This record gives sequence, structure tokens and C-alpha cells, in this order.
Amino acid sequence: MAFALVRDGTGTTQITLKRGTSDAALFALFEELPRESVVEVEGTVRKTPKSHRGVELAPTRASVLSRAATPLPLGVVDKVGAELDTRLNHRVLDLRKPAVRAIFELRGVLLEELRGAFRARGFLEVETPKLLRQGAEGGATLFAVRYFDRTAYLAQSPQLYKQMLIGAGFERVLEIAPAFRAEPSDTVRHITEFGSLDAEVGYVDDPEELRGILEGVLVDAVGAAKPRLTASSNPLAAGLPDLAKPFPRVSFATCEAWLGRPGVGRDLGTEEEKAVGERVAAEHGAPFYFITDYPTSAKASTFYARRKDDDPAQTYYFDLGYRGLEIASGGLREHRLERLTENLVAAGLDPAAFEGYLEAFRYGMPPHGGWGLGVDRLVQAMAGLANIRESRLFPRDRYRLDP
Ligand code: AMO
Repeated sequence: MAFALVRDGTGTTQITLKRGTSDAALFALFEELPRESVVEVEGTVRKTPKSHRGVELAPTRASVLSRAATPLPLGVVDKVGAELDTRLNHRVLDLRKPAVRAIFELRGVLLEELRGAFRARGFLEVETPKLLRQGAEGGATLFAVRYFDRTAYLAQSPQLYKQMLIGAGFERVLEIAPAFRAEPSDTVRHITEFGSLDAEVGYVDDPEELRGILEGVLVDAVGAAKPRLTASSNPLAAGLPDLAKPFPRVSFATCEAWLGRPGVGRDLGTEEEKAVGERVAAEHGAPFYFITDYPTSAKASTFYARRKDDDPAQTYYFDLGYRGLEIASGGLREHRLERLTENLVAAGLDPAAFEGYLEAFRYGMPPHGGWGLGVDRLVQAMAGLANIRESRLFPRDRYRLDP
């Protein structure tokens, strides 16, 4: 007897060959064919309790569509795990593993449900330029690109354009697209090309309205993704959280008090974010939470963040966290041209370089706000992945441009 396992999008099927009974040429073919080769097989399907699918295939004809070279640089069915670096170096083979494919099925279903949840709330999906004349998230993480006889930059965020579309009267826009940051740090939560889900909402002057939309979208999308993934036997379905509204809200000042550094006003570091996530889980038992009311000092370079009218040391900005991982960040924008220009200058930027953006504020701009959500971090959180790189098909980081 000989057994061969063949895998396609529906799963793995066992081929059973019996010496003497099966065609001798077929027996010889499966005996010598290297693993991971691509075959087309015809045969009789038989019930058998012995194979995990409950059926086996007795082949009557087989042809080799593509022969795999040997040895494989990465085992696909091996039980022993390879290092993430080795896996990413041979990502196409890695992606053949059912457990890895399950991550991208989760990602695909989650994105479909997110789009649906935004559509149900009247958002229009848009696409904004990724080649820019200037950045919006600080010069340190800008990628410069040769652009004919000038320098252009890869978009760190669609920030300026989503706001300009509010000026264009679009009222509710959504964009899901790559964003680029020259992140020098090598961490499990940063990559240089990431999926950014950006929403912008016009006629809003209370950040609570934004938080309500964001938590509503997540509750709906994760809630709809879970039964779909369960139905397709995705092993990650069971790990998706059961979400309920409202997510806990904790002020930045409370976080600082928890951390024993009241009033410092500096943004939270990774370890501090984790400590806050643990405290929220202990007190509220909820995985997602908002950190509200960021002080201006923690958002100094975020020139578009609106400072509170009655207290310019505070902003209407918030973060969304999941068990200590920052997933999204947003708030109300400064829609008054004069104050926006002051913020640009205070951030050390030249308003003249932002003329295309500022013009949108000169001829009528409603109050508005929005947020940017890291899709890869959301997938990392929902699939329980140790490293953000596992949530992208072909991740890019400081050291990795290939494959
Ligand atoms: P921010 O810079 O906080 O805000 O980014 C928004 C979200 O994007 C994700 N993110 C990243 N994910 C992986 N690797 C990175 N290097 C990386 N950098 C950011 C995070 C983060 O919460 N324009 C504002 C958003 C807004 O105000 O609307 C912005 O970009 O999940």
C-alpha cells in the first residue's frame, strides 16, 4: 500500500494505491514524485473512516502539472516549526500551510465585513495618492522617492487627503490602503508598509460620536466574521473575541495615574501600553478600550489634531487599544484655517509646503474628525499572532524587501 496526500483550496485528500491492484505506472509515479509537486488526478472516491476527510481516492489516471525541485527549503507538512525569518524567506511555501492560510482567510473575511459595516453607515470608499509632496506624520519616518527632477514621499497616512475630501463635501469617507513609514525600530508591532483603514466624518464636533462609530463598526464586523469563519472550519474563529458596546473609556490622565507618572504628558511607550491594557482587562474585562483626551504635549507634531477650545493643553484625540496594543488613533481635527496654520508653525513645519491642503480650509470646511486604524495590528490581535509580520502576505521591514 502507498498513500499520497494531495492538497487544494478545499483541504487535503488521501490517495490510496495498492501494489498489484493499482496501475503499476501510477504506483511508481507517486512513489518517486517529490513533495509539493502539482498533480491532476482522476479516480474513484471511496468512503473510509481511516482518512481524516472520511474519503480516499483510488486513482485511475494522474498527470504531473509541475514538478517540485528538491530539497524543499521549507517543509510544508512538517510538524516542527521553522523560524519566522526562514518562513518569510520562503513565504510561498509557508503560505501553503493550512494554519497560515487561515490567517489570510480571517483577514479577507474581516475586511469584507468591515467594508460592509462602513457601507451600512453611509461611508464612501475612496483612494487617495500615495506619492506625496509632503508628509503629515513627522519627518523621521518619511520614505523619499526620486520623482523625475524632484523628491516625493511615500504616504505615511492618507491624512491630508481624507480631510480634503470632507472639504469637497463627501461627508463620510473610508480608505483601506497601504501606508509607508521608515520605521527604524525592529519590533513585533511595526513594519514599513502597513494596511491603514482610514475614516473621516464631517459635521462632527464631539469625539464621542467618532468613538461610537468605530466601536460599532468593530462589534458588527467581528460579530459577522466569527460565524462565517466558524462555518468554514477556520481554526482561528474560536479565538475571535465576543465584543459588546460600549468599549471602556479611560482618560489619558487616568492611565498616567495608573502608571505612577501623573501629569507627565508624554505619549505611552510599549511597556506602558501593555500595563494599561492589563489594567483595563482586570477592571473591565474587555479587550478593546479607548484612551481618551490626549494632552497636546503627546500630540505636538500632530498639527491637524484639534486642541480643546477651553484648554489648549488638551486635545480631542483618542487611541483604541486591544490588550495593550495600539490599534487605532484619531479625534477631532482643527478645521479653522488660522489655528491650523498656527499648529503647523508650532510643529516646525512650513505652511507654504501645505498650500494644497490648506486651500481646502479656505473656502468652507465643516468641523470633522476621524481615525486611522492599523489593519495588520487588528489582524494580529484577532488572530492572536505574536508578530505583526505574520499578518501580511509579504511583509516589509527595515531588513526585508524580498520576497
Ligand atoms: P498613527 O500614526 O497613530 O495615526 O497611525 C494609525 C494606526 O496605524 C497603525 N500603524 C502601524 N502599523 C504597523 N506598522 C507601523 N509602522 C505603523 N504605524 C502606524 C497603528 C496606528 O494606531 N493620521 C493619523 C490617524 C488619524 O488621526 O486619523 C495616523 O496616522 O495601528
